[in-house]
Formats: sequence, structure tokens, C-alpha cells
Amino acid sequence: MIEYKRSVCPHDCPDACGLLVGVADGHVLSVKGDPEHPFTRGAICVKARHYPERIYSPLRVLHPLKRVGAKGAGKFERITWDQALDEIVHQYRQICESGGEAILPYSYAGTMGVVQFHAGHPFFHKLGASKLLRTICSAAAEAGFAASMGNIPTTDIETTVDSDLIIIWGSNTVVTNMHAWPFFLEARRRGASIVVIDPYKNRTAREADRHLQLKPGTDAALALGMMHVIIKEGLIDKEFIGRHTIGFEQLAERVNVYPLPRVEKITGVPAAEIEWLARAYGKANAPYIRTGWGPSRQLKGGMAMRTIALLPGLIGATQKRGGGITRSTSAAYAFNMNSVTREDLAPSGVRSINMVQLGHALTALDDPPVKALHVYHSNPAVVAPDSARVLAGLEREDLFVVVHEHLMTETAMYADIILPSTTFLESTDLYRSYGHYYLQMARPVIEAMGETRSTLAIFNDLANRFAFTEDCFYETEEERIRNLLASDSPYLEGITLSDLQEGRPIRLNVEEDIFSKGFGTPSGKIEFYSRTMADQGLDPLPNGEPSADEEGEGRFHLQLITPPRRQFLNSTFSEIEYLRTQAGEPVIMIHPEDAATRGVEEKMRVRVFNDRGDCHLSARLTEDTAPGLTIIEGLYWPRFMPNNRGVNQLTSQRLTDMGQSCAFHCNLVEVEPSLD
Ligand SMILES: Nc1nc2c(c(=O)[nH]1)N[C@H]1C(S)=C(S)[C@@H](COP(=O)(O)OP(=O)(O)OC[C@H]3O[C@@H](n4cnc5c(=O)[nH]c(N)nc54)[C@H](O)[C@@H]3O)O[C@H]1N2
Ligand SMILES: Nc1nc2c(c(=O)[nH]1)N[C@H]1C(S)=C(S)[C@@H](COP(=O)(O)OP(=O)(O)OC[C@H]3O[C@@H](n4cnc5c(=O)[nH]c(N)nc54)[C@H](O)[C@@H]3O)O[C@H]1N2
Ligand code: SF4
Ligand SMILES: [Mo]
Repeated sequence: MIEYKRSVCPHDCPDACGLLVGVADGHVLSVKGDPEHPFTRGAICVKARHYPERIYSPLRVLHPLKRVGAKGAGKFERITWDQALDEIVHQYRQICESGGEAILPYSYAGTMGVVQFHAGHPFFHKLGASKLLRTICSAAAEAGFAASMGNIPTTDIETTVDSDLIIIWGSNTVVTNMHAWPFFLEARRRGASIVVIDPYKNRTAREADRHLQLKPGTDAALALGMMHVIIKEGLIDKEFIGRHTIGFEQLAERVNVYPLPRVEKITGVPAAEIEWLARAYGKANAPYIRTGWGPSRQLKGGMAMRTIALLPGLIGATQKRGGGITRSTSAAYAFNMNSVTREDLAPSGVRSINMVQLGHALTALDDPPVKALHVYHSNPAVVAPDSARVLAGLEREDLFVVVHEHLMTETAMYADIILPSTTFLESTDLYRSYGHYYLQMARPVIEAMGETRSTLAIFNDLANRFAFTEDCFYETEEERIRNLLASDSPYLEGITLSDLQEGRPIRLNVEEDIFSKGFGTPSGKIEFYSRTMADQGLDPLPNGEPSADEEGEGRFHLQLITPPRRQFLNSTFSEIEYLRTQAGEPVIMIHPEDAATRGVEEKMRVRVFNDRGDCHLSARLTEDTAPGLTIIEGLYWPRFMPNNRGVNQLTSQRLTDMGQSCAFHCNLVEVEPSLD
């Protein structure tokens, strides 16, 4: 008898799908979508459908392990939990004698569950460890958007069925936010057009009505060009501007610097197309913008996002049902976060290390040098930029590395101690989404496999060994969830632990007119002019100077974009053979003209390189990309790449203009036929 149990997909994906997990005899047989979830409505992606292959993978780690071979060689022996935890405590005590800052926790969104995600925070704060700035994904987008509209919840994608113009700006929606797409299709059925703004013809662009193929890093110029037309042709909403924005006069002056011929030159988009889009946007009844993360993964990514986020302010799009803009919905999940992060336990003035610059942190002898790295919910050997530096750090004989994992990942291979971890199917958590407004709790659907433990259980065990006395180190998952709900946010009003324990998705108290409370900026208005930015020494007005990688003294001529692939989620699922086969061998998309000048032919093995490193892939010659631009979709584990080197060999640790994030899509490379 198969029993179907409710759960939630924990992965770092905006959709946070409702799941039904088929279980028989304590064994997971299948994972399918929950038709009762109002946003995801029974559909799930190919990745999650293969989840049983992940939990029963031959690479699954089921017992604590201790390294016995060389660093990275992947030789381990089984030890007990007591031995593993005692060893960690022994090492950390020794390091702490000369200061806890030499310990660096490194975690990200392997699970989006709010409890497990933050489970290590109180422990490391209490230890006096360095703080980690978790900037690898959305920090630039968030900072840029916040400068214009504030850090507030944005348009509910479910309302976009009433839009008559949908602009997908730097997102491969059908791949990375697939449950938004049916709402956009419904809008199209009712008459809307779908426009994609992206440097290459991704799957979403292929499905759209129109594709504006801009040069990467030129979004701010494109948006300013649109503003120029909208203002010049009087398509603005004067009343809205007067009541809900500040700085219009300065903006109107600034857009004069961006006449269409100049914008065409910067962006590569023909002036006529920019004019068409500006008019369509200015005249639509309820124009809507879905921003992806693409524009923000550029050196000037914060400014790009800030500028895009000003467009609705010119025409009052946020007031129109079906219109508006969605960046993220996460601000509505306004929990009592200090109850799980316990920032108050951190010593004052403790240093912070940016996760984008892990390679630097592990190899530079900053004071104090990092002596221990504690990794959980992340796979930095694959996902962090500048892999050569990251791996050089992980190879250090004097670095003590702890990794909590499900699987023997590339990072786990470098561990001194591996702690076997439960998956979301074996633990309890509360799941928010950054693409919709449904909160959901999930409980274990099977017993913990082998000797696996949840992240919270592991940190509680460690805290006990250190004899930490604060209550937070003795809480269960459910107690933490109860504390999270003790928030005075109107969005969470009336939602109780017992409602959540039923396991169904619960809608937050968000109004249909999400912007009715005003904007989250200091002025409460959309800020064409930002005093905050001026105070930070940044241009207070939108600025269309392009992002460009100028490294390499002109030796590297191709820009590289490394966006997600349908079959993987960041580096997760790369281990599943079925998905790897479906994904095919790792390829670099290159324009036929660029291939011809380099002697590269279709399916040829090529070496892609710059001063940081190289990797080998198969060439795919295609006009879906533009001359001068190459694309590598997906973070395959290096062991599944020719030559054992991954794409992040090529990316740099440089930080974005705002939010200190990573410019993953702003790197120059060269391509040559491989000699191997
Ligand atoms: N299947 C799948 N789904 C995923 C993920 C995954 O790995 N696989 N990852 C998840 C995570 S962690 C995140 S953060 C989201 C990411 O979701 P996305 O919004 O897809 O983010 P990106 O990968 O940054 O970029 C998407 C698009 O931006 C384009 N782009 C790059 N540079 C620029 C630019 O300068 N301007 C413009 N306009 N576009 C540009 C790229 O070509 C790409 O088509 O997806 C989540 N969903
Ligand atoms: N070149 C390039 N690099 C990128 C990106 C890109 O577009 N291009 N995208 C970037 C982005 S947007 C992001 S968000 C980061 C993501 O980077 P990461 O957050 O590192 O994401 P994953 O690669 O999914 O790795 C998560 C790991 O956590 C483990 N895990 C999952 N759940 C649990 C759990 O409950 N317990 C434990 N112990 N472990 C768990 C998984 O097994 C997996 O190995 O990558 C970034 N790197
Ligand atoms: S990865 Fe995204 S689309 Fe796939 S099941 Fe999880 S939340 Fe849904
Ligand atoms: Mo991300």
C-alpha cells in the first residue's frame, strides 16, 4: 500500500512546490506534485521527480566519516558520532584559544527550510566565529531594488493573468521559475504579449512573442532609453509621479543623456525595438515586469536592478491589477528572525567574510587566517567563483574542514570530518518561498536513514559539548517554528503552529494590491533620486554606464554567462545519472562567427580559459547567442566534466557595485580547440 504524504520542495527555487511523497514500508517510492497547492498546482520539475534516486544514491553518506587519505583524495573511514563531535570540539577549542574568528562557517540554501537554514547561526555567534556574508545569490538584486522601491513584497504572480504586457527581464522563467509560466500563458490567452530581455535566446525567449537581445551588463542603459521615450512622448502618469515618487525632475534631466542612438550603441538593441517596447510599456493598461537575477550578476548589477525597478514608477504600473513588478516575495515572510539567528550572541565587532571571496579567505593570510571551515547546505568547491583559489584553500594541510552532507560531493571530498545529514524527507521545517505567498510546514515522511541527523540536531549536540546554556541550544524544530511565528508582522497575523502542523500551504495575509502600504524606501516613495545612495558615495540617479570585464589586457574577447540548467539546481542533482544523461555533455554555446575565427567546429572539444583557470567542454555553434558572447548552462560537478574542472574556474571573486554579490555573468574568456 502506497501512502501519499504532504511535503514541500526545500530547494533554492522560487516555486517551493507542494509535494506528495509516495511511501511504502518506510521507503520513498515516488515524488509528485500536490494538486491542492494553489500556486504549483500539481506540477513539479524533472529534478524533484527523481528525488528517490538522490536519497538512495550510492553516493549518500550515512555514517560520520574521518579523512584517512590526502586532502581531496576521498579516502575516509567510518567513525562514531561521539568521535566525530569530540574531534570537532577539540579542534575548535584549540583554535578559540587564540580567537574564534579563525573559524569560518560556510552555508547557503541547500535547504530553504527556515529552521535548518539558520540552525548554525547561534552556535557560531556564541563561539565568536567570523560571520559569513551570504551574498552569493541575490544580494545585488536586493540592494538595487531596495534603493528604488525598498525591501518589500512585490507583485503576486497569480495576479498577472490580468496583465496585458509581460516583460521577463533576465530570467529563464520556464526553467528556473516554471510555475510562473502558466500564469503568463493565461494572460497571453487573454490577449497579453510576452517579451523577453536577455543576452541569448534561452528557452523562455524561444517561447515568447518578442525577444530583445541586449549585450550583457547594459540593462540600465536599456531602461533609461525606454524612460527617455516614455517621458518625451508624455506617456507618464503625472498623478502617480506626484504622489508616489521623488526626484522626477532630476530623472527627466538624466534620461537626456540616453537618447536612442546612444542606447542602441551601448545595448546592441536597435533603436526601433527600444522605442517599440517603451511605447508598448507606456500605453499598456497593466504592464508587468518579472525580473530575474541575470541583470544583477554583473559588476554593475545593483544599478541595473535599481534602474529596471524605476520603470513602473513612471507610469503607475504598481497600481494596476495585473501590472507591477516581481523581484521576490520573500519580504512578506517577516518572521521573528532573531529567535533563530541570535545575532545578540555574537561578540561586538567580530569580523565578516564575504562568501563570494571564499577563495581569498582561505588562501590569503589575513589576520587571523582561517584555520577551520565548517560547511553545510552548500557545495563551495563547485558553486563559489574562482575555483582554483577555493580548491587551493581546501587543500591546505593546516585547514580543518567539517562538511555536513547528504552525498559525497566535491566539497565533502576535501573534508576532515563528514557529518551525515537528513534530507527534507527525514526532518521537520518551515518553508517560505521567494516566488509565491504560501507558507508550509513539512514533517518527516520516513525515518532518518542510517545515522543521519538534522542540521539543528548536530548544532545542538555541539553546543551541549561546549556547555552553552542558552535556551536556543535546546530547542526542537517545532519550538523554533513557534518562535519564528512570534512576530508582529501583519503578513503573518493569525497563522499558528497548529494550522501549519496540518501540513497544507497557508496563504500569508498579503493584499491583492501589494503596494497599497507604500514603498519601503526612506521616503516611502519610489526614489528616482536616492539620498541613501548619494550618502554612500554612489550615483543617486539611475546610471546607464555598462558593466564590462576589463581584465586580461585585451587577451580575452568573449563574454561568458553561466546560468542555470533545467536538470540541475545549482550543483545539486548533478549526481543523478538520469538527469545528467538528459542534460547531455557540458557544452559551451558560441556564435558561428566566433567559432570560425578560432578554428572551432560543432561538437569539437574546446578549452575555455582566462587567467584564473580553464575547463573543457563541447562546442555548440548557435545563433541563439550573439557574436562576442558565450554561454555555459549548468554547474556540472567537475568529476563529470572532461579534465575534472568546473565552470567556476573561469569566474572571478570581484564584487558587484551594490550588495557585494558575485558577477557570475561578467567574465571574459577565450576558446580554442582542445589538444587533449
Ligand atoms: N532548473 C533550475 N532552476 C533554478 C536554479 C537552477 O540552477 N536550475 N537555480 C535557482 C536559483 S538559486 C536562482 S537564484 C534562480 C536564478 O534564476 P534566473 O532568474 O534564471 O537567474 P540567472 O541565472 O541569474 O539568469 C537568468 C537569465 O539572465 C540572463 N542574463 C545574464 N546576464 C544578463 C544581463 O546582463 N542582462 C539581462 N537582461 N539578462 C542577463 C541569462 O542569460 C539568463 O537567461 O533560479 C532558481 N531555479
Ligand atoms: N557559475 C555560476 N555559479 C553559481 C551560479 C551561477 O549562476 N553560475 N549560481 C549561484 C547561486 S544563484 C547560488 S544560490 C549558489 C548556490 O550554491 P549552493 O547553495 O552551494 O547550492 P547547491 O549547489 O545546490 O548545493 C547545496 C548543497 O547542500 C546540500 N544539502 C541540501 N540540503 C541539505 C540539508 O538539509 N542538510 C545538509 N547537510 N546538506 C544539504 C546538497 O546536498 C548540496 O550539496 O551557487 C552560485 N554559483
Ligand atoms: S526545484 Fe523548484 S520546480 Fe522543482 S520541485 Fe522544487 S520548487 Fe518545484
Ligand atoms: Mo541563487
